[in-house]
Amino acid sequence: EGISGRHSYAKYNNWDKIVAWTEKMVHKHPEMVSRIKIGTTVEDNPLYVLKIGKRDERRKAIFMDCGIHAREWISPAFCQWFVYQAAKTYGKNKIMTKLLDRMNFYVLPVFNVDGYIWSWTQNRMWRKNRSKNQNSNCIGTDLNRNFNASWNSFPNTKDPCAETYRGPEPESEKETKAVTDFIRSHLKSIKAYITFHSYSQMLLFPYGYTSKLPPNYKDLAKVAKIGTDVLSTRYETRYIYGPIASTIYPTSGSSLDWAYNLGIKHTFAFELRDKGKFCFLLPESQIKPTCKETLLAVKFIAKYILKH
Ligand code: ING
Ligand code: ZN
Repeated sequence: EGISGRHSYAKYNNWDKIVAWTEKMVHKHPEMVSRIKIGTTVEDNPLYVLKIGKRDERRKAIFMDCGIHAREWISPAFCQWFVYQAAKTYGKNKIMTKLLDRMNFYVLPVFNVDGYIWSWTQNRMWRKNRSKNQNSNCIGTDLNRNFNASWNSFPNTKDPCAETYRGPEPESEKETKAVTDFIRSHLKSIKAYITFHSYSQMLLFPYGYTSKLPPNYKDLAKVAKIGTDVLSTRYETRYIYGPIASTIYPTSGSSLDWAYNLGIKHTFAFELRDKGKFCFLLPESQIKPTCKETLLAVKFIAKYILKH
């Protein structure tokens, strides 16, 4: 616990608290939750995935990651809430019970651990990871430009000092490599990929690197429409949805497009609250409401995956 208080779902938790929380979840729910170390970061911190569900690899699975960008603190808060609610409501909530009886969730609560720590200790507005760049004093690669999805198609990500620096090559970063290796090795079961960012209140799907629509566009748009409708039932929070390129902005090298092109036909990115009032500094009073409404949409997507 220490002087800074204990873990809370109503607060933002630092990395040490999140690590302790992963241990607690495994100890409290050994049948349901296990922790997998999928790699380490540039600064040698562990990358942990929590697996929720029974140990049957043949089942469908959904991979979810939070905190690919350091300053988007509401994102890791959601992943923690998801794991907590899943474990707590299994056997009580009908939908959650059905989901966990039939599928596994792999949850990476903090993707960019080094950046997250930096955002707590040095610079609250940090976005990238913390790797050193050759021939530049600027630090960090934007992990969401470092994936092998039309990686070199936008010239604005070539500058190591840019906030959206793509890195020297696709998967150059240890964090990216750990995640892509994990997903590739579980590809048979993974039927959906969901990544959590903030802010903007959007539900995005491919593509980012082209204005062409993905082959199953209609299907993705339908899931996103119902997902955002369901989300709004709780607090009337308004989301828009659509392809990355036309809904937020064109980008290449994102995890979402990479996962889609790998063959995961349902890939979504949430841009959580808000729409610009507090931006990345979303007040702690909004953590629980944001998590509760988002969980409704995620459960809907998971139900859809189970049926199709
Ligand atoms: N937005 C995302 C970004 O990486 C995004 C938008 C999501 C792009 C998914 C591509 C894929 O720029 C924020 N706020 O980081
Ligand atoms: Zn982001």
